[in-house]
Amino acid sequence: MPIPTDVLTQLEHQSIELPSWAFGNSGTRFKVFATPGTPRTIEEKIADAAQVNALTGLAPAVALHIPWDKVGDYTVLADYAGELGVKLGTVNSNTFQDDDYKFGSLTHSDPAIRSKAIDHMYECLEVMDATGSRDLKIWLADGTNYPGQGDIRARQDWLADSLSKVYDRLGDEQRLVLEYKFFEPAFYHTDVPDWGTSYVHCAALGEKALVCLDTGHHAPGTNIEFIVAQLLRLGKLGSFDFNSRFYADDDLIVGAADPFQLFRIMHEVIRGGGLDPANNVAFMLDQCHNVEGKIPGQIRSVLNVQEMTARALLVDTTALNAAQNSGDVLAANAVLMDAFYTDVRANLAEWRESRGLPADPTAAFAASGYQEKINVDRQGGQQAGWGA
Ligand code: AOS
Ligand code: ZN
Ligand code: ZN
Repeated sequence: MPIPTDVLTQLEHQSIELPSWAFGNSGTRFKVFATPGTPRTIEEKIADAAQVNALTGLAPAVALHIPWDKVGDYTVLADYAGELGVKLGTVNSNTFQDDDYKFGSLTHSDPAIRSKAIDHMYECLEVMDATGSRDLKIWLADGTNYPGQGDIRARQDWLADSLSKVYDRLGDEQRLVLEYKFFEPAFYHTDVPDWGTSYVHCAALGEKALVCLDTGHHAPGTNIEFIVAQLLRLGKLGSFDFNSRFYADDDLIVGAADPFQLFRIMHEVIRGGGLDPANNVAFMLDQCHNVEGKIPGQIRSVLNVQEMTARALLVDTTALNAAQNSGDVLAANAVLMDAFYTDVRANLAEWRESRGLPADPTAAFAASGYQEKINVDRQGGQQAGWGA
């Protein structure tokens, strides 16, 4: 069955931001395996990301992480990225790898530590000024491990105060996206554990503060598409960190563990207008490739998102509405499942070719010789950042 033209038109605008750290070596607390060809610098990470974009047409931006991707001149870095056909995207802050943040950063009881964390956010905003990036992402490792360890209520007040100081420095075109996570590295309580807490802070801050939804940051069984629907309804869904999980915050390839969940999420994204570029929802990957190839892993990831988006665009909304409104439970469910079970891979391959892209980006990458070349050229590749 051919994919309708209006579906293809909507797919043309799809863009998925790649995280610079996906190209670095990563692993678990047990072992980080070194991979041949791993980038040694942010320039090499960007070069690898540019390969993904060149072969899929889906990944025109690379997210930075400060301090992992520190350089002397970010304008030069932005120009370099531009020459490779990509731009620099979200700037990810890091207030989790400094001894001072052992008991919190933006939520710390000590004003001096909070101030240090706020200064780091200001530094990230300066990077954004130079790169032209729109979004500052704040993910906090803040929390406690034992009941009574911290004043969980006061920490909310300190957080609100710290965030407002960051918010006040945002430029007209800049936004702050606040990511939530219900556990890890803290296990008893996390200061931004859920979408509601993130929403409460973002709503208090103003329209330039939005929620970042990382698909791996929910308890098993959570209905993530409901959260997507609600945040889009409220105009507060700023960005996604896409990945998939079997157990914890696994950061595996999006759509690998549960393609149906990704389909359901994309269905609500489309329903809520989130695919319309005018609504400014950023679709980012937040993944690590511990045992698989990093560039092929990123290629697979963006294609998974595209495939499930295409399937979600195939939902017959007229038939769905009719079935929903007439209370025909099974018919409504069947409409959704019909779209989900439609294999669009051959159609997308054909469409790619018609746009001058390889039908099979993975095969094209394997045939390109790029991996073999970087395996030789690059010695001593970098760890992604965690534990560094
Ligand atoms: C941590 O669990 C979060 O998912 C972060 O978004 C991210 O992995 C880290 O901050 C890298 O930037
Ligand atoms: Zn994340
Ligand atoms: Zn995470």
